[in-house]
Amino acid sequence: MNDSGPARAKASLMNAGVIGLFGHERPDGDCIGSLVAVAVWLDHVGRKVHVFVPDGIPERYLFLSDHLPCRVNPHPLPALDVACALDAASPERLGDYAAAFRAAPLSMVIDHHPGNTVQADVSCIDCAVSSTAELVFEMIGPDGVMAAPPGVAAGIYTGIVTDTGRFSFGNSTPAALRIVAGLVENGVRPDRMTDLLYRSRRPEEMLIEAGLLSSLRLYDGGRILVMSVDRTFLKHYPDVKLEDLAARTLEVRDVLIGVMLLEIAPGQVKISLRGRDGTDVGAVARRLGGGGHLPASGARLSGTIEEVEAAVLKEIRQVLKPGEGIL
Ligand SMILES: [Mn+2]
Repeated sequence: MNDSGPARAKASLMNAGVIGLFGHERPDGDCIGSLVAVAVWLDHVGRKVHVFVPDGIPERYLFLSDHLPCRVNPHPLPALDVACALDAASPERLGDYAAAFRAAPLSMVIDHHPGNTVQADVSCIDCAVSSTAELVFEMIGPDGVMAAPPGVAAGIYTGIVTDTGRFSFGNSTPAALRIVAGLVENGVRPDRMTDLLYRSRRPEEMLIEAGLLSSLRLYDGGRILVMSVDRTFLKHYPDVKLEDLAARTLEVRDVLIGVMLLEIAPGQVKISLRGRDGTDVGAVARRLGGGGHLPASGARLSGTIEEVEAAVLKEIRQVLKPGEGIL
């Protein structure tokens, strides 16, 4: 049974006994938002639900998980009748909970990643939607969302606004915007959500961003932009999350590929790549032993910032033709 659609997914959850919802490693706003929305809705309609997130809830999404009707990552593992993975593109992304997901009598996956490899009895996968949260909205339905406690609408809003880059990416479709309009009509406040999601940064993160921006350098006629911070700077701020800062590399005119280099441990450099206008940075990352999507990817290499930068530039130049766009 594959690609069963939101209606089948809804029926499977409504008829279930104990349900486990599974998020992915290094969870993003779509993952946590979708988990919270489905968990709050299921609790509202009288189902027993558990939530599993391999790395726990990131600090910035605690305002959402406060809506949850259950504790996250219960121990010992409760027996489940249904396991449902949300926003996870592969079983590996379920981390330590992959075995618990597999062990359930009925498995489900709700996701929007192309090439999803999660094997499940019920698959609700649509690569045309903006986010997993959009599929969650389709599954619960507008009336169901409005009848449920506010955590459902807040979760769906968070998933759509984060996965569309605050409505700035190509996946900001009319359908996604209509869903958001409906959520706002029914009480979600964009100003309040913006405060919670984007105006709650720690000062340490701003200082690292300042360090990255002041390191900016351009190559190949301004088509490649690199920014970096080294260990001596990063070690002062050990637990700051920096993934979102890579997108800033594309704010400069005519840059096709942006590179962010973070020396996360002595001699260990984390590479984040961003591509504009269909530039395939996933191909660059794979040449470096990493992975990711066409517009956003990453890898890790050993070496100094200078050595890793030289290696990254070499691979970028293999896919970026001189004087023109993308291979
Ligand atoms: Mn997503």
